[in-house]
Amino acid sequence: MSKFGVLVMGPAGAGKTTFCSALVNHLKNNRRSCFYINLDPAAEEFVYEPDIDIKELISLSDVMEDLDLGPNGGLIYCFEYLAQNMDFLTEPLGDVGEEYLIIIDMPGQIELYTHIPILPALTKELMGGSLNISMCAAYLMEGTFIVDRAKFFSGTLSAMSCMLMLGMPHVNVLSKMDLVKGTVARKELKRFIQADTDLLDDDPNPAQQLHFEEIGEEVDDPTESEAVMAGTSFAKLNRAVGKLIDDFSLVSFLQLDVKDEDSIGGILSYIDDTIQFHEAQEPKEPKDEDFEEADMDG
Ligand SMILES: Nc1nc2c(ncn2[C@@H]2O[C@H](COP(=O)(O)OP(=O)(O)OP(=O)(O)O)[C@@H](O)[C@H]2O)c(=O)[nH]1
Ligand SMILES: [Mg+2]
Repeated sequence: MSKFGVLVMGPAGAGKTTFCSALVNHLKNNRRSCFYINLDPAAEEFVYEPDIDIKELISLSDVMEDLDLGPNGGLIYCFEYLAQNMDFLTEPLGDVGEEYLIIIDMPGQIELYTHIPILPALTKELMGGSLNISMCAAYLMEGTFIVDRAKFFSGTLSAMSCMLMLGMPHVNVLSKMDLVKGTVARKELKRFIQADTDLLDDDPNPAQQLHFEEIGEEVDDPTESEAVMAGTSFAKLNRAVGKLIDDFSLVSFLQLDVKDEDSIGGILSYIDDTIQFHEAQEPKEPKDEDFEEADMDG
């Protein structure tokens, strides 16, 4: 029996939990089954009660209090504890059928995605072994980042770092697009969606423009205080980041407006395609030869 799932990730406040609720709601409206898992040991409020909640295993507030840890160290402890108690996840997931979409809501601390090898170990356990879940990651980044191009590409770099670390299929999503509507021309928005790093070259921010013109090869040492103070080092760094993203050409984005069912449906279609959900659901079409054989038998 196959199993299918999506891991919803991204920086703090990107809209992960809101997206999960919208996805659960959309699946319910379309008579599809879902199995909702909360892996954020600090999350308290849910529109839909999770089928599995990590807080039943371990809660961040208890860890912080008992072990005298801060929120980030506490979170890492919670995930290490989960890794040692994987039965908490794998046992109930064993019974989940192929008609379900397993939705996993993750915490937003970026160090979980970039600094420590806990997530690759977790996904390996879910995607391999007896569970063998066909799974993709939905990586959310706030659409409002497009007002600051350097910030946008820095966020894109984090998405890429997460993709490379996890080595699983990724669907990158620009969230909260309702807040962006009407603020950017459609043509320009398209360039952000495709993570067109040339955007860094024609930044409308006058300060950035000036520095790019000055940049050239003459900034030999970006650590020189003059270059740092003038902002040319920053601009040069941005260019290098842009080139890195270009060289990998791994990132493009889907747009999410949680208030728009079509937008959620569109993202769900991408997720379904990525994990090949429908291939497992649809009954196999009988082939012509099968009919002929049946006729001959009859
Ligand atoms: N306008 C708008 N606000 C949104 C959208 N999605 C989420 N928000 C708001 O953004 C804030 C954070 O949303 P969450 O869904 O809690 O984000 P999260 O990524 O789960 O946050 P953490 O779990 O704390 O990392 C909340 O105030 C949401 O109401 C959206 O599509 N549009
Ligand atoms: Mg959340």
